[in-house]
Amino acid sequence: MPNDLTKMTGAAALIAILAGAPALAQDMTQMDTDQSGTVSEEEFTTGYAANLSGMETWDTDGSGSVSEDEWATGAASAGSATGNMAWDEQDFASADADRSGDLNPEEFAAVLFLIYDTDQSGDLSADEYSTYSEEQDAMSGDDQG
Ligand SMILES: [Ca+2]
Ligand SMILES: [Ca+2]
Ligand SMILES: [Ca+2]
Repeated sequence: MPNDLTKMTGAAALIAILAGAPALAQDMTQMDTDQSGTVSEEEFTTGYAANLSGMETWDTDGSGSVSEDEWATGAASAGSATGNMAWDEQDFASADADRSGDLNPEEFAAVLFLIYDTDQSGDLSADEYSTYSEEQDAMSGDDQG
């Protein structure tokens, strides 16, 4: 049905978006290694460092760490992509715990954890984790999977 090509393309695109949505961020059950129903900071940093899901969009030179320049660029675009004001409040110097001048995966994950543990309970609830997951996908800017 060549005359329906436009409609079909639209439907195919919608299916691709729906099917592709969960591809980027890790499933919460992968992070929650003790299956407590929440993700502790330790579970989060360990799980993030093992998978690095999302960090590659920040680490633009592929060095394996996030420099201060990469941080500044990434935080600005993360803030605008997600509308999450918490990105503006994070500062590079306090995130760089070992003062190496860049953020290794553990340091970077710790910042993510701070941002998404919105009630500062010390763990990510299912709701907090799903916000993290949705915003990771928004930040990646890639809805094709
Ligand atoms: Ca847990
Ligand atoms: Ca560092
Ligand atoms: Ca929490």
